[in-house]
Amino acid sequence: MASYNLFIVLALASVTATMASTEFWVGGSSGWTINVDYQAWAADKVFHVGDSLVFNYTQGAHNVFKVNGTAFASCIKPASNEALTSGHDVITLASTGKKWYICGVKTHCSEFKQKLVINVEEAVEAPAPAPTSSAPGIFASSYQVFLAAAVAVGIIAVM
Ligand SMILES: [Cu+2]
Repeated sequence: MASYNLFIVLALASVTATMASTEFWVGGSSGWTINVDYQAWAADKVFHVGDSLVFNYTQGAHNVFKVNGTAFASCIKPASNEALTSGHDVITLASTGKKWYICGVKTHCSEFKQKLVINVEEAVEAPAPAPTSSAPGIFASSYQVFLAAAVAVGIIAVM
């Protein structure tokens, strides 16, 4: 019976996978500004659905517009009410495919290359960290709590 319980615990633990997500600070320590090669910054990164981009800049000095490929190529600004202007703009990548972003301040896009294009890939599942009895925060997510409850029910059911 004990080995059967262990089997159930292991079987349930194996499906304990959480969606990994990464927060990318656009431009790294340079942030979102003029005269940064954002394509070079993006070149060694893989973006997935569920990840987020963070545009950091001095509020008022820049802004962020999400645009299409045509507007990206020609630095065409959308309506100004579509701009993100907080200075710490977080954009969660919600779908796959190409995403284009430009700064709409003055000629930052056209003359100073303040523009970013990325390709977003399918979300990846990462295995949850191996359970450790002493680790605090092991039940950090409600999903894990749910699984723990499922494990407990499974054990009780076979006893
Ligand atoms: Cu700008």
